[in-house]
Amino acid sequence: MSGLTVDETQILKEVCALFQIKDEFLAWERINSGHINVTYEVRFQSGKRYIVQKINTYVFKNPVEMMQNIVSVTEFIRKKMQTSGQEVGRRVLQYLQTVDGNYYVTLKDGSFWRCCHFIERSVSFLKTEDLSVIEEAGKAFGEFQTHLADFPVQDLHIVIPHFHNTVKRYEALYEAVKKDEANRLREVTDILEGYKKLESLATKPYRLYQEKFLPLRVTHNDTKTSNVLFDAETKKRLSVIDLDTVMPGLVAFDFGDAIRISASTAGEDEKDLSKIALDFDKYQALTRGFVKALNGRMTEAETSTLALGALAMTAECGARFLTDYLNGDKYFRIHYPDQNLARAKCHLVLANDMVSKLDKMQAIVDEYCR
Ligand code: ADP
Ligand code: GN1
Ligand code: MG
Repeated sequence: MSGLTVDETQILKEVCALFQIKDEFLAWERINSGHINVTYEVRFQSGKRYIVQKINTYVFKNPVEMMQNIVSVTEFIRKKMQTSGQEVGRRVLQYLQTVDGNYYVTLKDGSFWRCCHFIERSVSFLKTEDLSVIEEAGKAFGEFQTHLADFPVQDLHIVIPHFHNTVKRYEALYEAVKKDEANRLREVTDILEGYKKLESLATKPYRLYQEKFLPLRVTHNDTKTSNVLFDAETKKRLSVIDLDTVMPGLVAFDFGDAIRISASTAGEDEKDLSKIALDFDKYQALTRGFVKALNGRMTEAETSTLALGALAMTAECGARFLTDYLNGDKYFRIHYPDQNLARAKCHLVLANDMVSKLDKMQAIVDEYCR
């Protein structure tokens, strides 16, 4: 076993027992890819595995409502796939219930846990150079929206209000600047100026939504490459995962956030800024997969904002990292002291590169929408 103290092992055993897993607890491992929740892979004597997660309740203030969203969305997709005769075993997440029918447990210390079946023979990628995998990721997220096109949007809880409201994200940045809680403002003056310069372009998709040019859909809102599982052998898409932020949103959010990670030449916190750029081959692959999977469902206004959405999501995410750095690293998990600052610097370079490439990026979208 690795990563946990004996006490934590007991906690995992307790959680699994509450989810009525009768098997003998064998081993576990921490999966460290995410920035918010704490994720464990747990293995039992029979060989069966589960993903057990401790939800970050600083970020998710109402985790019960979050689980309601996730269960209704996964059940909706499962039924739809079953009706059309598709095999669903490895294609949709399946959460476990307690004896009371809840999809979560809370422990005495107030911690909130959930558990889902492990999708076997699957892989995920924090980042990949493989263009066919990137195209598959695009298809997975496009298909997710297609599956949920007739899902009743009004039934979803707003898990995190204003999640991709870029205007409010900038306001939060300015608030953090004003407070300068961690006394770090003097280290970030240049980069703050860089983000200010991007503000009017970055907030444009959200302002177009406010002006009623863009419709709300059910969106995933956290479309990182690591949030898709692929078949370990064929590298074809299996399931979209990490559904915590499924909420009403803009198609540009999901496209844009996927581009931010999948089409960058570098990782999220690359420190050699000369290595960071938008890679057109990767961009093209993700766009092809995403647009094709949406299969003509987007309005003209929506397609015309996709490239801008990539810029907006990159600047927004970077502004959030900078905000968290100024606030003293309360939101995103960090693995070394200045990681949020490194992430913010990296995203500024990537967003600026997108500004110079925006026309060509949109031309690629238009080509696949034709
Ligand atoms: P986080 O909130 O920590 O990002 P995720 O739900 O994205 O948590 O899971 C983290 C990683 O765990 C994924 O990238 C994937 O590698 C693995 N994982 C999550 N759910 C499953 C599952 N049901 N089956 C197999 N692997 C999974
Ligand atoms: C967080 O949980 P994870 O690591 O998939 C964050 C996303 C950010 C992302 C940046 C609920 O996602 O919004 O884009 O980090 N999730 C939440 O990598 O804030
Ligand atoms: Mg994740």
